[in-house]
Amino acid sequence: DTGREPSRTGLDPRNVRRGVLEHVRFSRGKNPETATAHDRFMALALAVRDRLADRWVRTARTYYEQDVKRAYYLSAEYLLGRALGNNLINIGMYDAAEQAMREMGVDLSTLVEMEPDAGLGNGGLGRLAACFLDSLATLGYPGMGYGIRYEFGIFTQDIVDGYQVERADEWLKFGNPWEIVRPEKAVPVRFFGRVEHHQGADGRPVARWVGGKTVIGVPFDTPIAGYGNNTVNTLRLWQARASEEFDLLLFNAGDYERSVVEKNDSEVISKVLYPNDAFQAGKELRLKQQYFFVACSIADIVRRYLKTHTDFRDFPSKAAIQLNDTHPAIAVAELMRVLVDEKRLQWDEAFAITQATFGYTNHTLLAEAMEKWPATLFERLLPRHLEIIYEINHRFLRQVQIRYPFDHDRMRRMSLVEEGPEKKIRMAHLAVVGSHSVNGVAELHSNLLKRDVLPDFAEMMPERFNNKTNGVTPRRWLSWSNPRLARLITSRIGGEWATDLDQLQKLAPLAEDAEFRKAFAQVKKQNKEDLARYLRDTCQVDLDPNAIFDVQIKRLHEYKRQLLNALHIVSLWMKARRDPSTIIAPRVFLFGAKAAPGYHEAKLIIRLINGIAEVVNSDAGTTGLQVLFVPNYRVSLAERIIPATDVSEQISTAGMEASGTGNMKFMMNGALTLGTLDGANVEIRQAVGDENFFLFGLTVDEVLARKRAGYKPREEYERNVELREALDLIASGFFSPEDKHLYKPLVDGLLDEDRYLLLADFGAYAARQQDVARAYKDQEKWTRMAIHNVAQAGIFSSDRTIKQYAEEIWRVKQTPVVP
Ligand code: DL6
Repeated sequence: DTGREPSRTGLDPRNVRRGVLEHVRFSRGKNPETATAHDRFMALALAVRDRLADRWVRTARTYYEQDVKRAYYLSAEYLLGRALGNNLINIGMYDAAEQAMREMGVDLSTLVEMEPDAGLGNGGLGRLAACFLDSLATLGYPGMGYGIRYEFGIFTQDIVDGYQVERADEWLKFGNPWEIVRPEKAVPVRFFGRVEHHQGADGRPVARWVGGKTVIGVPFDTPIAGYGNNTVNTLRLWQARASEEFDLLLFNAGDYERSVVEKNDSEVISKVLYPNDAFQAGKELRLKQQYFFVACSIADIVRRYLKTHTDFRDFPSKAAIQLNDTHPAIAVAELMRVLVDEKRLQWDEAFAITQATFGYTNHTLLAEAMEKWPATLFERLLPRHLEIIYEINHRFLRQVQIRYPFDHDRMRRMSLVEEGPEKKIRMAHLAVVGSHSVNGVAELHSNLLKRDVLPDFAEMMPERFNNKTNGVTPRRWLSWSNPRLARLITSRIGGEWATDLDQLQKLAPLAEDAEFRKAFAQVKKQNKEDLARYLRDTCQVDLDPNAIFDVQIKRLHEYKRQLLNALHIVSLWMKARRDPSTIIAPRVFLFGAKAAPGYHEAKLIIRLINGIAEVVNSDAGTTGLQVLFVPNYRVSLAERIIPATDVSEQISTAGMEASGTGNMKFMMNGALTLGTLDGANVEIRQAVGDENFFLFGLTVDEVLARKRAGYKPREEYERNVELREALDLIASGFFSPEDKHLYKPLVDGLLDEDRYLLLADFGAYAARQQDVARAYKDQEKWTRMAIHNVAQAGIFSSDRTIKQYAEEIWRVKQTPVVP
C-alpha cells in the first residue's frame, strides 16, 4: 500500500524525525545545517500533512462509497488561526513531535510561532465557522466547508502614536504548507451579460444567460482533522483566476497595460477580505466575491451529486447546505438557476428541492449589517438571478396574499424587494424564503429575531424558526491553548472531556477540595506570568501578575461598549489619585480589538484607550492600575490571553450581541464574566448560577423602554458625579495633549444621543466592578467560582452545537472512518 511508508505516516518520534528531515532535504532543498527556522517549520508542517493524507483519502472514499448525505457549510469567512499545534493535538502526535524536534535541537514552540494566522475572517462569525469544522470532523460527520481563498486576510494592525494603522496581511508570502490546489476541479463563473428567452424543444420556455465575462474558480483544499479519530474533512477555498491569460495580441501590439487589465479585474475577486463586520458597505466587488464562491461551490456540490445520481429527486437527501449569514444567500437563486435553466427541472420541483436543501443562520440584529443590494447592480452583474429572485418573490407574495388577504402593508414588509427611491433586494428575506430552517445563534437572539427582525415570517412559518446556541471547540480553546489546565483536569477526571465536555461537571465537587483549588489557582497564576512575560517582550510593559487580569478582546464596535470600560477606568483612576485606598485590588485592564478601517468612532476609541493607558501606567506604582491595548488582536493572541484572564468583559448593550463566543472561551478557562443580559451571556449565567456571574445593566426590554420614553443621556451625566468627572476629563483633552478636541465627537455622541446607553448603564457597571474587586480579595472564594465556571462549560462546546445542527437541520449521520 503506497502512502504508508513509516517516515510519512509513523506517529513515533523516530519516524516523525525522519519525516521532517526528508522534507528538509526533498521539499526545502536544504541540509539540516543550512535549514532556517522557517524551513524547519515548513518541513514539520509537511510531515504532519503527510500523516493526514492517508486519512484524508480514506475519509473521502468512505463518504463516496457509502453515498452519505453531506453537510456543506457556505461561509465568506473562516478565521482559522494557526494549524500546526491544533493538528498535532488532534492526531495525537504533539508529544512525539516535541521529542523529535528536541532531538534535532529545535524547540517546537518556536516553530509554532513561525506560522502566520490564517485570518480569513473578521471575528465571531468566521471563528465560529472554524470551530464548526473542527467539531464536524471530530464527531465524524461528512461535512465540508466552502469559502474564498483571500490572498490577504484581515489586516495587520499596528499602533502608531496611539492610532490604529492597517497593513496588508501577507499570510501567503512564505507559502502555505497545508493547502493543495486542485486545478482539475476548476469552475467557470459568469458575470454580466444578458438573458435570452426562447421556446425549448419540449415546448417550455428556456432562459439562457449569455455573454458577459467568465472568471475561473480554482479550489485549494485544506485538511480538517478530527480529534482522536480517522476523519479528515475538507475546507475548499476558491481562488479567482482569469479565464484567459493576458491578451497576447494586445501585448504584442505594445498595449501592455490593457493586456493585463482584464486579468487583474478577474483576479481581484479573491484578493482581499472586506474588513467590516456589523456593517454592509455595499460594494460591487463584495457582491462579486459572494456570487463567485457560491457559484463555484454549488457547481462542485452538483458535480459530486451527479457522480452517483442521474436525477435530482434525491438531492436534498444527499446535500444539506447551510448559509452562514446572508453572505452566501445568492446560493438560493443560483441553485434554482442550475436546476431550472441548466438541468431543465420544472420550477415547483426545483424550488421544493432548493428549500429542502438550504438552512439559513442569522448572526446579527443590527439594521446596518443587513445585506440589501441595489436591483440595478444585480441586473448588471447577475441579470438571470434578478429574474429568478423576482419570480421567487412573485410566487411567495401570492402565498402571503392568500394567507392574509388585503394586507398590503404586510406584503410590502415581507417582499424580497424593498421599494423606495432605490429598489433593493433583501438578502435575508431571500434566505428565509429559500430555506426550510432559519436559526439564531443564542436563545435570546433567536427570540428577538422572531419578535423584532422577522416577525411576519415567524408568524407565517413558525415551524421554520429555531435556535442553535453557538459553541467553541474545546480542542483549540482548552487542550491546545491551556495545556496546564487541560493536564490538571485530566489528572482528576480523565481525558474524555475533550470530546465529551459535559464531563467537566465532575469538577464541581472539587471546588470544595482545597488541594484542587490550590492547583487550579496555581495554573491561572502561571498562565498570567506567561502572558506578562510575552507582553514584556512584545509590548515593553511590565504587568503585575498578582493583579486582576480584566480583559476585553473582540472587534471594536460601539455596541460592544469598549468605551464604557474606558470611562470606568478613567473614573477609577481619578478616585485612586485622590485616595489610593479606594482601589480594593490592583488591576490590569487589557484590550485587544481591530476597528473596521472606515469606522472613525471605533478608531478614535482605540486612540483614547491608548491615551488613557499612557496616563494610568505612568503612576501604576501608586494606584495599582495598569492599562494595555495589545496590538493586532487575532486568534493566536487570544490563545495566550484567555487562559490568563480573571475577568471576562461581556458588556454589550442588551439586545445587540447576537451571541458572543469569546464569552464561552473565557468561561471554559476559568474566567468570571462581568456581563449584561445579552446574547449567550444569558445562558452562561443560567449554567453557572447568578452567584458565579457578575451581572449588571438594563435588560433588552428596559433598553427599549428607555429609548421609547425619550432617553436623555445628559441627565445621567448630571446625576452621576463620577461619570461626569470622567467624561469631563476626556473632553478636556487630558488624554490627547496634541489635540484638546480630539475626543469631542465621542463625548458629544454620548451626551447627545448615546445610542448604546453607556451612560444609563455606567452606575451599575461601576458598582459591579467594585463587587468584582472585593470578590477577588477572597482568593479561595474566587477560585471556587472559577472552578464552577469551568465545570459548567460543557454545553458551550461546538460539539453540542454541531450535533444539534446535524440532527435537527441537516439530518446527516456520523460516518466513522475505519483505520
Ligand atoms: O454567531 C457568531 C457571531 C456572534 O457570536 C456575534 O455575537 C455576532 O456579532 C457575529 N455576527 C457577525 C455578523 N455580522 N454582523 N454583524 O459577525 O456572529
